[in-house]
Amino acid sequence: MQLGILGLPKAGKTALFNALTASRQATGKFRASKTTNVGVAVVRDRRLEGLSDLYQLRRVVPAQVRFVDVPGIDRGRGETLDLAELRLMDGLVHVVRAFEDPELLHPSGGVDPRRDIAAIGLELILADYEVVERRLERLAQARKRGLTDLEKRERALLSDRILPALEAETSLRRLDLEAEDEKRLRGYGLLSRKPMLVVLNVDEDAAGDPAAVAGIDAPPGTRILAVSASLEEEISRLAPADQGDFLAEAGLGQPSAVRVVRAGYELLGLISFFTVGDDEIRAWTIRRGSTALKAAGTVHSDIERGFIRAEVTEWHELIDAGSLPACRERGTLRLEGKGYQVQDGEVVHFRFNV
Ligand SMILES: Nc1nc2c(ncn2[C@@H]2O[C@H](COP(=O)(O)OP(=O)(O)O)[C@@H](O)[C@H]2O)c(=O)[nH]1
Ligand SMILES: [Mg+2]
Repeated sequence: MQLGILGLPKAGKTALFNALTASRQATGKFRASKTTNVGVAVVRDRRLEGLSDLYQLRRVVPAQVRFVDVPGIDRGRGETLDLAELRLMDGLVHVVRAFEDPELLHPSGGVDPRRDIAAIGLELILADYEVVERRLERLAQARKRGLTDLEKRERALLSDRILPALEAETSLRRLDLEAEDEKRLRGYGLLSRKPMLVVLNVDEDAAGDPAAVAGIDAPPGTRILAVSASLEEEISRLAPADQGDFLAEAGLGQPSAVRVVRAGYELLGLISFFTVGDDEIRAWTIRRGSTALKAAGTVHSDIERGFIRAEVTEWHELIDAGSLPACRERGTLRLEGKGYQVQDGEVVHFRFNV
């Protein structure tokens, strides 16, 4: 899974990126950076920790989420978003400035999260509009040679539903589309259709306050979360043993790396399953509703190709029983076929033949 971090300059994007990925990219008080940062956040998972206690000698490989921090937009200076990069993302994280700092000028004047949420929302809509318009022009030109049935359907979708929504400045997220139409649009990477997490970058003393997001509505199809990016950045630099106290002091249960990643999982409908190998235990990420065959492909294409059966148990059944053979004896290890929908927290052992 990869999430793109976007927002206005100096909203705290890079500070959040650093907190999430334990990186040390430069954040700037005076000048917004022009570089794109790429990093990986480890998905912390108590279930995996439980399994690692059981298999103490094996390496533990947690699931990962990739974050891409793109430079901010400042239309006044003729800057635009690095759209090509964002179009490849599974979802977006919009960092919105909600912290006060008299020394730090806001590119649009005062601090006003509602205005910024709307402004970035509109940027994404405009970017999508350009893409759709260009595609429709190309289809219009191709009419001379005659359109294929697929192209006709695509044109109808774009001109009857997508373009009018964008013209009305509506995010494509709000449209109810059939799975087939959804597929038709996939190649465009339309930004206003992507699942989006709005991260309200609040003052340090509001970080643990659930009321911090009060009064600010998440646009339809998005979720909103309050985080203090600079505080979280500091916490991420502490030794893990010291992080707990610091978090408790700030009134935070979990570091942002955990909260943001979890919200991303929920937003994208992702779940984790686990594999226990001879030398490593590992967490994998799949979409909810994925079949055992698809899950096998996530681990390795050979396993997908030679798939025979999946042996499945729940993580706590495995911890309870102490080993997979013990689960088998107890009858808590089930045999499932290709079409089985893997559930969150299951331990899966694939039988395959290549
Ligand atoms: N007071 C305060 N300052 C912050 C917070 N988050 C970021 N900053 C500061 O805002 C400035 C811009 O942050 P940066 O992450 O570079 O913003 P970006 O341009 O969106 O990547 C830096 O000086 C940060 O230290 C925050 O939560 N509170
Ligand atoms: Mg930055």
